[in-house]
Amino acid sequence: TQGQVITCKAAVAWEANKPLVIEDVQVAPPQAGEVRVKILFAALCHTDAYTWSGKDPEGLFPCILGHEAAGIVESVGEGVTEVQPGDHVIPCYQAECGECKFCKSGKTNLCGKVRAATGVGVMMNDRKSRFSVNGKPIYHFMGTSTFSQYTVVHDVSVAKIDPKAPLEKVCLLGCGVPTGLGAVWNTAKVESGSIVAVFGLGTVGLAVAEGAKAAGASRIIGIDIDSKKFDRAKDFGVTEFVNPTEHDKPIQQVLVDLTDGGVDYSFECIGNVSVMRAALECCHKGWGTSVIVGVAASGQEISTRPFQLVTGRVWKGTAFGGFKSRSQVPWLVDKYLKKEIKVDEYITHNLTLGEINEAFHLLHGGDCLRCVLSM
Ligand code: NAD
Ligand code: AHE
Ligand code: ZN
Ligand code: ZN
Repeated sequence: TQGQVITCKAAVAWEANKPLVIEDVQVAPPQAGEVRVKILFAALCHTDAYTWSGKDPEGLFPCILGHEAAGIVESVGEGVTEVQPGDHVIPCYQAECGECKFCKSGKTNLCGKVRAATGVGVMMNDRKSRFSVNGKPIYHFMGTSTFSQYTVVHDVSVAKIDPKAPLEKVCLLGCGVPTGLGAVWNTAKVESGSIVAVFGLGTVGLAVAEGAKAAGASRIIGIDIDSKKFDRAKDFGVTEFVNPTEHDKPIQQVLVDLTDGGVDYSFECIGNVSVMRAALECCHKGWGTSVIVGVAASGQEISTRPFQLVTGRVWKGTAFGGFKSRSQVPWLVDKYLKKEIKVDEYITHNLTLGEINEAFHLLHGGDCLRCVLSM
């Protein structure tokens, strides 16, 4: 198949909010600096649903969604040296080139090398898509487009991992779990003994709790409007629960009262701008830090009284938990293999690519954390 067009199945989002359609898609061979990957397992993340909904200013249609997956390199384009056919890989929507201003700064995991292209659904080389259906181009998504049996990614957007790792599990290390762990370890740098509040107990929030427990947090307060989330959250380290719908006071006040003045660290893992405000305002005066993890819809803005920051609270955000993707995803895979981090526990459902619309439906129900599609 090397050097040839591959025809395979992919879930195409023809329009916002319209059911995905499994199509025969033509996948062009990788050009210079590109890698064609056979995707074996792909999970759904709420960001896929967000873009599909039409609320993502970067959402383009028709496109192939998906960014949390694992597979095997099928072929590589000219000049690709870091991976070869047969390597087990995890596609990385946050690239790492090691050479750009961002990568060299040591201050961020964001990479500038291919972001301009991945934000508009094309590949860097020729600003075109490698996907088409009967000659009609289909946009890429987040530089990954993993809801396809084959995808083409930039070489800076793929992490080579230990072939012993089960791909049907470690596909989760492409987004949600690292995001939560890294928000705690890299972005907030939570210290032992800290009081932590986690808003939203989906996969990302539970991974925050897991990371906070590992960091030695003394209290981990989970906040969710769905009390069904509480039982499971104990297994991930949450020590106390608050359901905002059961209180008359604003949730920030409830938390301040519970914690003698506020929490040391809070994390918003929902994508709701009024919760982002509450998450900041429940932080302790003088030092409390709030990290925005959730992705809010186009047009939404955050607000608070500047006095909240004047009096020492810090507002931050995180993308992929601050992890440098190509260098640290393999490290996370190794930590999983050593049983130092959970992954299996976040997988609540397993379906096939053909059942992807049902999988999205499940994702919106309260019982689903991650649904893994076998491709
Ligand atoms: P999820 O939908 O599984 O979890 C969200 C949780 O929030 C649910 O349990 C829901 O009941 C709860 N919730 C909803 N409204 C609430 C409210 N007002 N108060 C309290 N709880 C509320 O989602 P997820 O997959 O865990 O993702 C969470 C968010 O993180 C999404 O916005 C996603 O797009 C974003 N995300 C960001 C990054 C990043 O790199 N920054 C990476 C992955 C996901
Ligand atoms: N296109 C959206 C932004 C979406 C966003 O913030 N994405 C996160 C990853 S979410 C993964 O589930 C991210 O990494 N952002 C940094 C980046 O470079 O995209 C919008 O609203 O414009
Ligand atoms: Zn995601
Ligand atoms: Zn870079």
